[in-house]
Amino acid sequence: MKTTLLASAALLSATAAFAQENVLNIYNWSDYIAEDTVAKFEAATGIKVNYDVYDSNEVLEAKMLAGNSGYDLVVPTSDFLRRQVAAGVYQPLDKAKLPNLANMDDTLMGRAAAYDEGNTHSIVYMWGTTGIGYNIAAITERLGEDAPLESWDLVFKPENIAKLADCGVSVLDAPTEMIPAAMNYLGLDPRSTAAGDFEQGAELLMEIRPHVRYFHSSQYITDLANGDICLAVGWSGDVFQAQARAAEAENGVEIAYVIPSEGALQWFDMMAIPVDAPNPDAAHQFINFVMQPEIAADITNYVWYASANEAALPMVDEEITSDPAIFPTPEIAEKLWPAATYDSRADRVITRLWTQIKTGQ
Ligand code: N2P
Repeated sequence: MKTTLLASAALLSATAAFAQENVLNIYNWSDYIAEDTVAKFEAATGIKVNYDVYDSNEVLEAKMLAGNSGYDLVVPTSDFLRRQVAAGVYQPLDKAKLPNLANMDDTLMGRAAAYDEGNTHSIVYMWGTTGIGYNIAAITERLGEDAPLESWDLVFKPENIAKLADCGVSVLDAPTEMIPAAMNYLGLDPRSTAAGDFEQGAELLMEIRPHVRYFHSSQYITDLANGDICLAVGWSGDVFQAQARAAEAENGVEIAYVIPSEGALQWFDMMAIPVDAPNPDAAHQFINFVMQPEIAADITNYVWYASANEAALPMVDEEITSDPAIFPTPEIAEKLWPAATYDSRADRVITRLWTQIKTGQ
Protein backbone atom coordinates (compact mmCIF):
# COMPACT_ATOMS: atom_id res chain seq x y z
CA MET A 1 0.00 0.00 0.00
CA LYS A 2 2.70 2.37 1.10
CA THR A 3 4.77 1.62 -2.00
CA THR A 4 1.77 2.18 -4.26
CA LEU A 5 1.06 5.54 -2.61
CA LEU A 6 4.68 6.56 -2.96
CA ALA A 7 4.74 5.42 -6.56
CA SER A 8 1.61 7.35 -7.46
CA ALA A 9 2.91 10.43 -5.63
CA ALA A 10 6.08 10.22 -7.70
CA LEU A 11 4.04 9.79 -10.85
CA LEU A 12 1.86 12.77 -9.92
CA SER A 13 4.79 15.06 -9.37
CA ALA A 14 6.38 13.86 -12.59
CA THR A 15 3.15 14.71 -14.42
CA ALA A 16 3.06 18.10 -12.71
CA ALA A 17 6.65 18.79 -13.72
CA PHE A 18 5.88 17.75 -17.28
CA ALA A 19 2.76 19.93 -17.35
CA GLN A 20 4.75 22.83 -16.00
CA GLU A 21 7.36 22.42 -18.69
CA ASN A 22 4.92 22.14 -21.49
CA VAL A 23 3.75 25.70 -21.66
CA LEU A 24 3.84 27.80 -24.79
CA ASN A 25 4.00 31.58 -24.49
CA ILE A 26 2.65 33.30 -27.60
CA TYR A 27 2.75 37.02 -28.34
CA ASN A 28 0.61 37.87 -31.37
CA TRP A 29 -1.30 40.81 -32.83
CA SER A 30 -4.73 41.50 -31.31
CA ASP A 31 -7.81 40.30 -33.25
CA TYR A 32 -5.67 37.92 -35.24
CA ILE A 33 -6.74 34.34 -34.51
CA ALA A 34 -9.93 32.28 -34.61
CA GLU A 35 -11.80 31.89 -31.33
CA ASP A 36 -11.00 28.20 -31.01
CA THR A 37 -7.49 27.89 -32.48
CA VAL A 38 -5.67 27.94 -29.16
CA ALA A 39 -8.13 25.53 -27.53
CA LYS A 40 -7.79 23.14 -30.46
CA PHE A 41 -4.00 23.25 -30.20
CA GLU A 42 -4.11 22.63 -26.44
CA ALA A 43 -6.46 19.68 -26.95
CA ALA A 44 -4.32 18.21 -29.72
CA THR A 45 -0.98 18.54 -27.93
CA GLY A 46 -1.59 18.85 -24.19
CA ILE A 47 0.49 22.01 -24.26
CA LYS A 48 -0.87 24.90 -22.22
CA VAL A 49 -0.84 28.20 -24.09
CA ASN A 50 -0.45 31.68 -22.62
CA TYR A 51 -1.58 34.13 -25.27
CA ASP A 52 -0.72 37.84 -25.09
CA VAL A 53 -1.42 40.50 -27.69
CA TYR A 54 0.03 43.75 -29.04
CA ASP A 55 -0.92 46.13 -31.83
CA SER A 56 2.44 47.65 -32.70
CA ASN A 57 5.65 46.41 -34.27
CA GLU A 58 7.57 48.99 -32.26
CA VAL A 59 6.27 47.56 -29.00
CA LEU A 60 7.17 44.02 -30.05
CA GLU A 61 10.59 45.13 -31.28
CA ALA A 62 11.48 46.83 -27.99
CA LYS A 63 10.70 43.58 -26.15
CA MET A 64 12.67 41.46 -28.63
CA LEU A 65 15.74 43.69 -28.54
CA ALA A 66 15.69 43.81 -24.74
CA GLY A 67 15.70 40.00 -24.67
CA ASN A 68 14.35 37.59 -22.06
CA SER A 69 10.78 38.31 -23.06
CA GLY A 70 9.74 34.82 -22.02
CA TYR A 71 7.92 34.41 -25.33
CA ASP A 72 8.30 31.29 -27.46
CA LEU A 73 6.52 32.56 -30.54
CA VAL A 74 6.04 36.09 -31.86
CA VAL A 75 4.68 37.58 -35.09
CA PRO A 76 6.63 40.61 -36.36
CA THR A 77 5.93 42.13 -39.78
CA SER A 78 8.57 41.13 -42.34
CA ASP A 79 10.41 44.47 -42.56
CA PHE A 80 10.78 44.60 -38.79
CA LEU A 81 11.69 40.92 -38.72
CA ARG A 82 14.55 41.55 -41.14
CA ARG A 83 16.41 43.90 -38.87
CA GLN A 84 15.59 41.82 -35.80
CA VAL A 85 17.14 38.81 -37.55
CA ALA A 86 20.21 40.96 -38.23
CA ALA A 87 20.31 41.76 -34.51
CA GLY A 88 20.33 38.04 -33.74
CA VAL A 89 16.91 37.99 -32.12
CA TYR A 90 15.50 34.81 -33.74
CA GLN A 91 16.62 31.22 -34.01
CA PRO A 92 16.73 29.32 -37.30
CA LEU A 93 13.63 27.14 -37.63
CA ASP A 94 14.03 23.39 -37.56
CA LYS A 95 12.21 22.61 -40.81
CA ALA A 96 12.22 18.89 -40.03
CA LYS A 97 9.63 19.75 -37.38
CA LEU A 98 7.49 21.62 -39.91
CA PRO A 99 6.20 19.07 -42.44
CA ASN A 100 3.14 21.27 -43.11
CA LEU A 101 5.42 23.76 -44.82
CA ALA A 102 4.47 21.82 -47.95
CA ASN A 103 1.03 23.51 -47.72
CA MET A 104 2.38 27.01 -48.11
CA ASP A 105 2.17 29.08 -51.28
CA ASP A 106 5.67 29.23 -52.80
CA THR A 107 5.20 32.63 -54.42
CA LEU A 108 4.11 34.31 -51.19
CA MET A 109 6.80 32.56 -49.15
CA GLY A 110 9.26 33.70 -51.81
CA ARG A 111 8.13 37.28 -51.38
CA ALA A 112 8.58 36.99 -47.64
CA ALA A 113 12.03 35.49 -48.23
CA ALA A 114 13.13 38.91 -49.50
CA TYR A 115 13.20 39.83 -45.79
CA ASP A 116 14.50 36.52 -44.42
CA GLU A 117 16.64 34.64 -46.88
CA GLY A 118 15.42 31.11 -47.48
CA ASN A 119 12.64 31.69 -44.92
CA THR A 120 15.26 30.57 -42.45
CA HIS A 121 13.73 32.14 -39.34
CA SER A 122 10.11 32.77 -40.21
CA ILE A 123 6.89 31.56 -41.83
CA VAL A 124 4.05 33.75 -43.09
CA TYR A 125 1.20 33.80 -40.56
CA MET A 126 -1.18 36.09 -42.49
CA TRP A 127 -0.77 38.95 -44.91
CA GLY A 128 -2.75 42.01 -45.82
CA THR A 129 -2.76 45.64 -46.83
CA THR A 130 -2.93 49.06 -45.17
CA GLY A 131 -5.86 50.94 -46.69
CA ILE A 132 -8.99 52.81 -45.72
CA GLY A 133 -12.04 51.66 -43.77
CA TYR A 134 -15.08 53.88 -43.84
CA ASN A 135 -18.71 54.22 -42.92
CA ILE A 136 -20.45 54.40 -46.29
CA ALA A 137 -23.46 56.53 -45.24
CA ALA A 138 -21.46 58.98 -43.10
CA ILE A 139 -18.92 59.63 -45.85
CA THR A 140 -21.38 60.06 -48.73
CA GLU A 141 -23.53 62.30 -46.55
CA ARG A 142 -20.56 64.63 -46.02
CA LEU A 143 -18.74 64.40 -49.33
CA GLY A 144 -21.69 63.81 -51.64
CA GLU A 145 -22.31 61.09 -54.17
CA ASP A 146 -19.02 61.93 -55.89
CA ALA A 147 -16.97 61.17 -52.79
CA PRO A 148 -13.59 59.76 -53.91
CA LEU A 149 -14.25 56.41 -52.23
CA GLU A 150 -11.48 54.68 -54.18
CA SER A 151 -8.75 57.18 -53.48
CA TRP A 152 -6.34 58.36 -50.80
CA ASP A 153 -7.92 61.78 -51.59
CA LEU A 154 -10.38 60.84 -48.84
CA VAL A 155 -7.61 61.11 -46.28
CA PHE A 156 -4.90 63.28 -47.76
CA LYS A 157 -6.93 66.07 -49.38
CA PRO A 158 -7.31 68.49 -46.50
CA GLU A 159 -10.68 69.80 -47.74
CA ASN A 160 -12.10 66.23 -47.69
CA ILE A 161 -10.83 65.13 -44.33
CA ALA A 162 -11.86 68.45 -42.81
CA LYS A 163 -15.46 67.54 -43.63
CA LEU A 164 -15.08 64.18 -41.88
CA ALA A 165 -13.58 65.46 -38.65
CA ASP A 166 -17.00 65.70 -36.97
CA CYS A 167 -17.84 62.03 -37.56
CA GLY A 168 -14.39 60.87 -36.45
CA VAL A 169 -11.17 59.96 -38.25
CA SER A 170 -8.48 57.66 -36.91
CA VAL A 171 -5.10 56.71 -38.31
CA LEU A 172 -2.78 53.87 -37.39
CA ASP A 173 -0.12 54.54 -34.81
CA ALA A 174 2.35 53.01 -37.26
CA PRO A 175 4.89 55.55 -38.50
CA THR A 176 6.56 53.24 -41.03
CA GLU A 177 3.18 52.68 -42.67
CA MET A 178 1.62 56.14 -42.44
CA ILE A 179 4.58 58.22 -43.62
CA PRO A 180 5.19 56.09 -46.75
CA ALA A 181 1.44 56.22 -47.54
CA ALA A 182 1.65 60.03 -47.49
CA MET A 183 4.85 59.93 -49.60
CA ASN A 184 3.14 57.70 -52.16
CA TYR A 185 0.21 60.11 -52.35
CA LEU A 186 2.66 62.93 -53.11
CA GLY A 187 4.09 60.92 -56.00
CA LEU A 188 7.26 59.99 -54.12
CA ASP A 189 8.57 56.43 -53.91
CA PRO A 190 6.88 54.95 -50.81
CA ARG A 191 9.99 52.80 -50.34
CA SER A 192 12.38 55.72 -50.29
CA THR A 193 14.39 56.12 -47.09
CA ALA A 194 15.65 59.60 -47.92
CA ALA A 195 15.17 61.97 -44.99
CA GLY A 196 13.83 64.65 -47.34
CA ASP A 197 11.09 62.30 -48.58
CA PHE A 198 10.11 61.34 -45.03
CA GLU A 199 9.89 65.06 -44.26
CA GLN A 200 7.56 65.75 -47.17
CA GLY A 201 5.31 62.87 -46.13
CA ALA A 202 5.33 64.14 -42.56
CA GLU A 203 4.40 67.63 -43.71
CA LEU A 204 1.28 66.30 -45.40
CA LEU A 205 0.37 64.34 -42.26
CA MET A 206 0.86 67.52 -40.22
CA GLU A 207 -1.61 69.25 -42.50
CA ILE A 208 -4.36 66.70 -41.95
CA ARG A 209 -3.46 66.25 -38.26
CA PRO A 210 -6.05 68.76 -36.93
CA HIS A 211 -8.82 66.59 -38.38
CA VAL A 212 -7.61 63.31 -36.88
CA ARG A 213 -9.39 62.27 -33.71
CA TYR A 214 -6.82 59.70 -32.62
CA PHE A 215 -3.75 57.63 -33.54
CA HIS A 216 -4.33 54.01 -32.57
CA SER A 217 -3.91 50.59 -34.16
CA SER A 218 -6.73 48.48 -32.73
CA GLN A 219 -9.39 50.74 -31.17
CA TYR A 220 -10.80 51.57 -34.61
CA ILE A 221 -12.36 48.12 -35.04
CA THR A 222 -14.94 48.70 -32.31
CA ASP A 223 -15.34 52.38 -33.09
CA LEU A 224 -16.03 51.82 -36.80
CA ALA A 225 -18.47 49.03 -35.96
CA ASN A 226 -20.38 51.21 -33.48
CA GLY A 227 -20.44 54.28 -35.71
CA ASP A 228 -18.21 56.21 -33.28
CA ILE A 229 -15.76 57.05 -36.07
CA CYS A 230 -16.46 57.23 -39.81
CA LEU A 231 -13.02 56.70 -41.32
CA ALA A 232 -9.93 54.78 -40.30
CA VAL A 233 -6.65 54.26 -42.05
CA GLY A 234 -6.35 50.64 -41.05
CA TRP A 235 -5.47 47.05 -41.80
CA SER A 236 -7.64 45.07 -44.22
CA GLY A 237 -8.87 42.28 -41.95
CA ASP A 238 -9.47 44.59 -39.01
CA VAL A 239 -11.80 46.74 -41.11
CA PHE A 240 -13.65 43.63 -42.31
CA GLN A 241 -13.99 42.52 -38.69
CA ALA A 242 -15.58 45.92 -37.96
CA GLN A 243 -17.94 45.37 -40.88
CA ALA A 244 -18.89 41.93 -39.57
CA ARG A 245 -19.42 43.20 -36.02
CA ALA A 246 -21.73 45.97 -37.25
CA ALA A 247 -23.70 43.50 -39.36
CA GLU A 248 -24.01 41.17 -36.39
CA ALA A 249 -25.19 43.98 -34.13
CA GLU A 250 -27.73 45.00 -36.80
CA ASN A 251 -27.02 48.60 -35.88
CA GLY A 252 -27.42 49.93 -39.42
CA VAL A 253 -23.72 50.76 -39.74
CA GLU A 254 -22.25 49.72 -43.08
CA ILE A 255 -18.47 49.58 -43.32
CA ALA A 256 -16.32 49.16 -46.42
CA TYR A 257 -12.59 48.62 -46.92
CA VAL A 258 -10.73 49.92 -49.93
CA ILE A 259 -7.24 49.49 -51.32
CA PRO A 260 -7.02 52.98 -52.83
CA SER A 261 -6.32 53.26 -56.55
CA GLU A 262 -2.96 54.98 -55.86
CA GLY A 263 -1.80 51.78 -54.18
CA ALA A 264 -1.13 50.56 -50.66
CA LEU A 265 1.40 48.77 -48.51
CA GLN A 266 1.32 44.98 -48.68
CA TRP A 267 2.75 43.44 -45.55
CA PHE A 268 3.54 39.93 -44.30
CA ASP A 269 3.30 39.00 -40.63
CA MET A 270 5.79 36.30 -39.77
CA MET A 271 5.85 33.61 -37.09
CA ALA A 272 9.29 33.48 -35.50
CA ILE A 273 10.93 31.96 -32.42
CA PRO A 274 13.17 34.15 -30.22
CA VAL A 275 16.68 32.77 -29.59
CA ASP A 276 15.99 32.68 -25.86
CA ALA A 277 12.53 31.04 -26.14
CA PRO A 278 11.99 28.74 -23.14
CA ASN A 279 10.08 26.17 -25.20
CA PRO A 280 11.12 26.25 -28.87
CA ASP A 281 9.83 22.73 -29.41
CA ALA A 282 6.27 23.76 -28.49
CA ALA A 283 6.65 26.82 -30.72
CA HIS A 284 7.55 24.57 -33.67
CA GLN A 285 4.51 22.44 -32.88
CA PHE A 286 2.29 25.51 -32.92
CA ILE A 287 3.71 26.77 -36.23
CA ASN A 288 3.17 23.34 -37.77
CA PHE A 289 -0.35 23.23 -36.28
CA VAL A 290 -1.47 26.51 -37.82
CA MET A 291 -0.06 25.39 -41.19
CA GLN A 292 -2.70 22.64 -41.29
CA PRO A 293 -5.10 23.66 -44.05
CA GLU A 294 -8.25 23.44 -41.85
CA ILE A 295 -6.69 25.51 -39.09
CA ALA A 296 -5.29 28.14 -41.46
CA ALA A 297 -8.70 28.35 -43.17
CA ASP A 298 -10.46 28.71 -39.79
CA ILE A 299 -8.26 31.66 -38.95
CA THR A 300 -8.78 33.45 -42.27
CA ASN A 301 -12.52 32.82 -42.08
CA TYR A 302 -12.55 34.48 -38.66
CA VAL A 303 -10.10 37.39 -39.05
CA TRP A 304 -10.54 38.14 -42.76
CA TYR A 305 -6.81 38.31 -43.40
CA ALA A 306 -5.36 36.50 -46.39
CA SER A 307 -3.65 33.21 -45.70
CA ALA A 308 -0.44 32.23 -47.46
CA ASN A 309 -1.48 28.61 -47.05
CA GLU A 310 -2.34 27.39 -50.52
CA ALA A 311 -3.88 24.14 -49.34
CA ALA A 312 -6.25 26.11 -47.07
CA LEU A 313 -7.82 28.21 -49.82
CA PRO A 314 -10.50 25.71 -50.90
CA MET A 315 -11.77 25.84 -47.29
CA VAL A 316 -11.85 29.62 -47.08
CA ASP A 317 -15.30 31.21 -47.50
CA GLU A 318 -15.88 32.34 -51.06
CA GLU A 319 -17.00 35.71 -49.79
CA ILE A 320 -13.37 36.16 -48.69
CA THR A 321 -11.43 34.55 -51.54
CA SER A 322 -13.48 36.42 -54.13
CA ASP A 323 -12.98 39.82 -52.49
CA PRO A 324 -10.21 41.69 -54.35
CA ALA A 325 -9.62 43.85 -51.27
CA ILE A 326 -8.44 40.68 -49.47
CA PHE A 327 -7.11 38.59 -52.33
CA PRO A 328 -6.18 41.33 -54.82
CA THR A 329 -6.60 40.82 -58.55
CA PRO A 330 -3.36 41.09 -60.58
CA GLU A 331 -4.16 44.72 -61.52
CA ILE A 332 -4.59 45.70 -57.88
CA ALA A 333 -1.59 43.64 -56.81
CA GLU A 334 0.55 45.64 -59.19
CA LYS A 335 -0.18 48.77 -57.19
CA LEU A 336 0.85 47.29 -53.87
CA TRP A 337 4.28 48.06 -52.54
CA PRO A 338 6.33 45.91 -50.20
CA ALA A 339 7.74 47.63 -47.13
CA ALA A 340 11.23 49.08 -47.18
CA THR A 341 13.50 48.15 -44.29
CA TYR A 342 14.76 51.07 -42.27
CA ASP A 343 18.25 51.23 -40.83
CA SER A 344 18.77 52.99 -37.52
CA ARG A 345 19.32 56.37 -39.22
CA ALA A 346 16.03 56.18 -41.14
CA ASP A 347 14.37 54.88 -38.02
CA ARG A 348 15.52 57.88 -35.97
CA VAL A 349 14.19 60.32 -38.58
CA ILE A 350 10.83 58.52 -38.74
CA THR A 351 10.52 58.40 -34.96
CA ARG A 352 11.32 62.11 -34.59
CA LEU A 353 8.82 63.09 -37.29
CA TRP A 354 6.14 60.81 -35.87
CA THR A 355 6.41 62.40 -32.44
CA GLN A 356 5.97 65.80 -34.03
CA ILE A 357 2.95 64.61 -35.99
CA LYS A 358 1.27 62.98 -33.02
CA THR A 359 1.79 65.90 -30.69
CA GLY A 360 0.92 68.35 -33.48
CA GLN A 361 4.02 70.49 -33.01
C1 N2P B 1 -4.27 42.41 -36.56
C2 N2P B 1 -3.34 43.37 -37.20
C3 N2P B 1 -2.30 42.70 -37.96
C4 N2P B 1 -1.79 43.55 -39.04
N1 N2P B 1 -5.19 43.09 -35.73
C5 N2P B 1 -0.52 44.22 -38.76
N2 N2P B 1 0.48 43.84 -39.64
